[in-house]
Amino acid sequence: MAQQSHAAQVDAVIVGAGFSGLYMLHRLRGLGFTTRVFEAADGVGGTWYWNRYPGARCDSESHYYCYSFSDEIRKEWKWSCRYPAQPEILEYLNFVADRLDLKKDIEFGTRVTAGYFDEAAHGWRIETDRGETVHARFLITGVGNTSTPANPTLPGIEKFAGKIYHTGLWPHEKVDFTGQRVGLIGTGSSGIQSTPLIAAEADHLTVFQRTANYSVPARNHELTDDMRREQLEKFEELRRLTLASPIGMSFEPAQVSALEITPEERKAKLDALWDVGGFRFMFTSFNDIVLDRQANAVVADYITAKIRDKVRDPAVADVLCDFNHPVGTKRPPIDTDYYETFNRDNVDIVSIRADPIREVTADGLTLESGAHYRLDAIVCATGFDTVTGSLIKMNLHGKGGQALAEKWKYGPQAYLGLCTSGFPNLFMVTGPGSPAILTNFPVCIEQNVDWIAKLMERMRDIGFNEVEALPDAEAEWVKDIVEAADKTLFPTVDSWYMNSNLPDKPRVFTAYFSGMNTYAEICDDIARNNYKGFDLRTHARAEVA
Ligand code: NA7
Repeated sequence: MAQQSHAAQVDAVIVGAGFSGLYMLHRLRGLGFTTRVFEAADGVGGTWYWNRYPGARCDSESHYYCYSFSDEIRKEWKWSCRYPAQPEILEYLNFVADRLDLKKDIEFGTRVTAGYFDEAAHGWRIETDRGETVHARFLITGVGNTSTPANPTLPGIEKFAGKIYHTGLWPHEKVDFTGQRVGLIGTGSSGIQSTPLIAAEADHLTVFQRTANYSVPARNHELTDDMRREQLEKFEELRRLTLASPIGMSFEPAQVSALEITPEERKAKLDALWDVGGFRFMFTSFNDIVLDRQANAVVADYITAKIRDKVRDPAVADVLCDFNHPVGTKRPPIDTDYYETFNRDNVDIVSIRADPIREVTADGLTLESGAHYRLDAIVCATGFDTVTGSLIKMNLHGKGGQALAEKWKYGPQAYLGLCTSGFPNLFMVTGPGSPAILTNFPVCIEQNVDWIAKLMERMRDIGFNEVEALPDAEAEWVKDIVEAADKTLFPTVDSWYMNSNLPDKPRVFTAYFSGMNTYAEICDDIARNNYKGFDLRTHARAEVA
């Protein structure tokens, strides 16, 4: 095993100690590369370190939302339920980090504040908020896609006398809403997961909804020993399904169009999948939900009817069903008792699309109509500066001093989502243009990390010290992504998939749409073809100053 160090010069700097950074460290260590790993948090976990809000839970099933690379880890860890809650996932990542003895090589509480590609040294000069400068041949980011919280711009917010929370930056100590009037802004996955729990504790909860969302019951349940044993026994088969899947989940994707079967057959299929719950409803029902408006309407109408069944007050159901987008074009949420929560006496919902927030006052929120809501606490479940936010924030500069922010001014450009031209020796795990955000993350992460590690190993074997995506290959990749997205319903809506959840971001689809399985094949093919689309080169090694 390579000697890890706190040296000023290493083979690779890894940023982040979530799913990506931990596995990257493990792989590079195994290959004998020296590394330094910087993590802003005080512990491992990434997304699962920060998102501690009530109800935070994975929407992917535990037996595939985890690492697959180690038989020991798989056999030693026991998931408690179908969808593990945040504390359990954080415990799992700590378990992995301890099991592989990774923590000793991670510098916690340290943020990368800038990185400069040094053309003379053929490597990166990386600065941290501890005032240190580190030189590395490679800079590898594992900074996540939903890791820079986005706060809403609300006039007067500084006047609010109560506490304001963001779901993605939740305090470590328990937040007790007992006896409080709480306002929750945002009805994406985080808002939908936290609503039932906050409602059960608070004196009163008002949900401020800008966009009605289509949520499907998760149908979470505990895993019995028999279920866990079966998952272990069937691991090879489930893994084969996972790797063959466009979304990296261990079930067969939908094969049939919603339009090629009778209404009775559609209903029977949707009824059966509604009972199964979770992503299986969306992804194993029909293969054209995000491709065809008519097919989409079949599913949207079905969910709408289910919501109306659940919610007793028709006026409340009207707000919850006030849809303005096709189902599945925003990140699909799944829930436990979200809609049922609106039958409680202490919960109401307000459409801030119909009546926007005018201002925050010392004691609450006032809408344009003048309606005032007295609040003791505000919870912002308003999402993130997704996909590019944490990368751009790192203040990276490539060849000729070009800033990443400048290069991506009109939208992120990256080849395979892994590399961006003009920034040699920079690898982005689950970067923009990878399938990550449409996929079960750990599958994409493991594939990305393995691919990067193999390339670094090959470069070392051959004696190359620079790799850079070629501009033409990158432009082609980005063009293909846009063309694929244009054949779907995604561009008809503002969403974080479209990079348009925040006002100042360039509106462009940010994910590879044609499936994780196809993407992995393309990456392998590129590697087999001498890393087609990449310039691999050797420069005389200059001494680092
Ligand atoms: P999302 O999916 O981005 O949802 C954010 C929600 O907040 C969404 O309903 C937004 O409405 C709403 N929002 C955002 N900004 C505002 C403002 N300014 N005013 C009112 N409402 C606003 O983030 P989540 O944290 O729920 O989910 C991210 C996770 O999804 C990720 O961690 C994965 O686990 C899955 P909009 O739709 O933009 O109108």
